[in-house]
Amino acid sequence: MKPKKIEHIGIAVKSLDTAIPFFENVIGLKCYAVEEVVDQKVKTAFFKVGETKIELLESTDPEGPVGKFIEKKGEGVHHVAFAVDNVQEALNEASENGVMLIDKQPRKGAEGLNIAFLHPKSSFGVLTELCENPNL
Ligand code: CMX
Repeated sequence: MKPKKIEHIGIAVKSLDTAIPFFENVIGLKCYAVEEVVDQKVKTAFFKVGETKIELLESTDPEGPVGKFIEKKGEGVHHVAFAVDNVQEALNEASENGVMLIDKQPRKGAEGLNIAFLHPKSSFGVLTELCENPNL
């Protein structure tokens, strides 16, 4: 699938209001967007660092993926997202290689990206996201 870069690293936090000041005041990044992704049951906050972003994830529902993750594992790195040219082709390729898919086809994620996830059981315990910017 030849990813072009790490699009973002997702970090699960209990509270955006508590976590944003750390990334702004200690790390020195600027939060440029806060967006709720209803479908994923999260509120997100974004920071740019070079070509990559940090995406903070606050759960809006304890039964959502981030709510369950924090309940089980606590706050921390939740997923790594790779930028690819075509998510559907990348999914097909992964599936042909025996990888367990969470999404068989792309859906809409934050910032209007087409996104899909590979199951962490197939990717060495790291939830892996594939992202395609439809405007490029
Ligand atoms: N990273 C690594 N492992 C994870 C994980 C994560 N982020 N989330 C869950 N798991 C593991 C659990 O620890 C558990 O492992 P064990 O069986 O060894 O205990 C296993 O996966 C099953 O976990 P679960 O709590 O029972 O949760 P589900 O099976 O219901 O769902 C998953 C797990 C990965 C399929 C689900 O979280 C999912 O579909 N994730 C993709 C969507 C998502 O995470 N969206 C939020 C981000 C959205 C965005 O970036 O905009």
